[in-house]
Amino acid sequence: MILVGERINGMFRDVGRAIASVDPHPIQEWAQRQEAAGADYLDLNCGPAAEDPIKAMRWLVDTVQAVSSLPLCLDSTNYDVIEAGLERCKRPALINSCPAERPKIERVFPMAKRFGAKVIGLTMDKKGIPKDADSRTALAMEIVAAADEFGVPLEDLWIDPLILPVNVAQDHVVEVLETIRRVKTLSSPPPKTVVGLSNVSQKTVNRSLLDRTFMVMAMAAGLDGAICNVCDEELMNSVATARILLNQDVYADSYLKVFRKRQ
Ligand code: THG
Repeated sequence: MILVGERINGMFRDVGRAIASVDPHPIQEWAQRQEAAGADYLDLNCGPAAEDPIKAMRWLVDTVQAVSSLPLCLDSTNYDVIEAGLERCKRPALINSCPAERPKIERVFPMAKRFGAKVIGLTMDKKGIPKDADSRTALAMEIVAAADEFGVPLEDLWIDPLILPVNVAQDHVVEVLETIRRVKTLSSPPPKTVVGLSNVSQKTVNRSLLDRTFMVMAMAAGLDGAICNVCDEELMNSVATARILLNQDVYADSYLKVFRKRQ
C-alpha cells in the first residue's frame, strides 16, 4: 500500500491557522509525525480559506521539504496552484487531481509530463460523480486514454473512484469497490487505484472503525494506495494484517513490528 498522509490540509483548523499566520511549526510537526508513522507521500492542501493559494502552496512545499524528504501530493482544484507547487518540488510529485473533463485533462496531463509528475484521475465529470460501477469505470477509461494520448506512463496514473461519506451515500460504497476491481482490467499495465479514505467516515461516529474496515475491503478489491490518517495506529495495524492475509508480505509472528519498522 502506498500511504499518503492527509493531515496537512487547511480544512483542519490547526493547519488552516498555521497557513493564515505563516507559522511553519505546526506544518513541520505534521510532516515529521506522518513520516514517522509510515507515510510514503504527504498530501498538501491549502484549504478553502487561503487568501493567496498560489503563495500558500509555494510556502507549504518549501516548509515541508525543509524537514522531510518524502514526495508530495499537491491537492488543489486550481491548476495554477498545483503548477506553482510543482515548480518547487525537489522530487517527482503526485498531482491531486484531474476529473474526466476535456479542458482540465488538457491542462493537467501536459503539465504532468513536463514535470515528470504522477496524476490522480477522478471518476467524475461536469455532471458530477455517477453512482454505478459501469459509469465510474467508463470515466476511468477516459482518463486512461488521456494518459496514453499525452504520454504519461500508465504506472504513473492513479484512478480514484471517489468514496463518499457512508451516512449520505451508503449505496455508493459497493460500487466503489467494484470500480476498484474493474479499473485493473482497463490497460496493461493497469493504472493504480487510490481513495481518500477518511471521506467514508466524515460526520459519523466510529470513524476509525469505518476507515479501517473499508480500507481492508478495498485492499481485497485491489486498492494500491490511500490518502488517509497514517497516525491512526489501528488503521495501520489493519493495513499490515491485510497485507499478510493477501500474501503481499511474508508472515512472521512479529509482522506488526516488521511493518512499522519498514514503513
Ligand atoms: N480523493 C482525492 N483527494 C482527496 C480526497 C479524495 N483529498 C482530500 C480528501 N478527499 C482526503 N483528505 C481528507 C482529509 C480530512 C478529512 C477527510 C479527508 C476529514 N476532516 C475532518 C472532517 O471533515 O471531519 C476535518 C475536521 C477536523 O477534524 O478538524 O475528515 O477523496 N484524490
